[in-house]
Amino acid sequence: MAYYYDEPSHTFSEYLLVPGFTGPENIPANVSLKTPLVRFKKGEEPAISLNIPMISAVMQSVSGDRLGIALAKEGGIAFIFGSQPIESQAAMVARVKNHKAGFVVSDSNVKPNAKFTEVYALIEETGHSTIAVTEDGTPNGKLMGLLTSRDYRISRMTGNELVKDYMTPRENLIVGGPNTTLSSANDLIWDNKLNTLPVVDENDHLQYLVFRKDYDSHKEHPNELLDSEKRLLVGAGINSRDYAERIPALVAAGVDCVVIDSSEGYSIWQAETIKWIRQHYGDNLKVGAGNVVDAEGFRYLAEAGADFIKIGIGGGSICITRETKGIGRGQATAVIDVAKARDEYFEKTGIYVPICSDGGIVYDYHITLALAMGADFVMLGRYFSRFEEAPGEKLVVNGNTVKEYWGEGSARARNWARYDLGQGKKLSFEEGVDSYVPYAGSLKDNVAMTVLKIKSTMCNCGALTIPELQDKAKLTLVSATSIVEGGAHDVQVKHNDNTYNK
Ligand code: RVP
Repeated sequence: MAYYYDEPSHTFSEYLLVPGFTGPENIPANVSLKTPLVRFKKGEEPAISLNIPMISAVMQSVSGDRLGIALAKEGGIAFIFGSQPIESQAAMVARVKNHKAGFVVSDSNVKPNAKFTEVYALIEETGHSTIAVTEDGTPNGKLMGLLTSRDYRISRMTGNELVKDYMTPRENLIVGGPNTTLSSANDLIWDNKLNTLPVVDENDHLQYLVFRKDYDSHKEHPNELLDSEKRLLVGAGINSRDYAERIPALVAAGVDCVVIDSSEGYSIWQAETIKWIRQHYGDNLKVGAGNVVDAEGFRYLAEAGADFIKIGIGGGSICITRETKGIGRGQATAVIDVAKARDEYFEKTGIYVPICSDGGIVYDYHITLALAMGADFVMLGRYFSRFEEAPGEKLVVNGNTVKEYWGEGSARARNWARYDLGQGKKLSFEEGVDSYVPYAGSLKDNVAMTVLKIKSTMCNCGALTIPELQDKAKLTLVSATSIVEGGAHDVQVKHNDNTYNK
């Protein structure tokens, strides 16, 4: 006879935290969100920790290199999407690893013969008013000049003027050479009263721009996640099909951690993938696995050697797996169940295997709930897809600025390796949708607000660290009627913009 669980499975919105005692030390400034990313033995330090408990989803519309750079600067880690050719995924990983703090690859470039209409279009598209003029109009072309808003007056232009007649030409520019460091760039910027310093290679080809405002990147990003060579950390998604070709390319590009990306991870394929990694890289390459939704799935992947285990089936905002296949489990219940199994495994073996709640985070407080329920960190798709740095197109739809966000199981992503059970290189049916999400600005500003909210709630619970929160948290299920009580009710809200707390 089939097995029936005693309890219905619940989602985050059905729970609340009951505050504990708040002492004088419980202020957000004292709270640490540091958390292990990978397994470790009792009494030892994990090889990789996160400074904030947030990682980005392995999705085309979420984790490209721009988001990877922005997230590592704030203390989390992005997992570059795997549903792309090996070479382009490895190139994205390399771009994050090669990112030099304070050095940016110019995203607004024109040829000297470009007309000003092109300049206006670029400014509109990127929002940046400093434009590099290169021979071929590419970010790394031969430097011909620089165009800033100081070089022309829009009110006097027709649009037909040529860039070369207005730019500051190369011979009048102060530039940094191939060995420029951030500190020598800053000296040049300050000594010469510059706003922008172009950095060129030995052939005078543009490499980077250094902006005056970025001069102290580390001060602006105190949580930055760096490796021993001061490079940003980055992860990448892999699948259980082409790992023998994909992983070596990712490793060569400098990847710090991989995760087997699958909608259902309690399978022989995941164990075989981990085995292959151990045979070829020993413990040097860290690998996450999943997704699972119960203790049995957790134990299987923990025994197989996974460095962390992801939880979640069907809870993603763009996911229709539950509707199409009827598999899944309420995310809160899945996290609670797996966290119990993780603690038992630790008790029994002395090995702590971090767990990640993946999908279904709608409000910031859901992150705090997931952590309180035992998650070590969360994976977010929709949350990050709204930011400037996410790969999706920014559009205006019905007067609202939105970004595109599509599921890996949608026809658009064609991620057959994640969803198809050996039926060939195609998607048999869709498990995800293509959507719009409200545009929300920069990752840095949004993450800062989310982190502050998590820390504030932790103070209410008397916790200064995530393990302390997990130990002290008191969670209560709420009735459907009291959920209504939790929102603004019985008043007429003046600004009904419910994006404020998402
Ligand atoms: P969310 O943060 O709720 O947008 O969920 C993101 C998660 O949803 C991903 O990390 C992944 O586990 C899952 N996903 C991605 N694509 C799809 C799909 O098309 N069904 N689901």
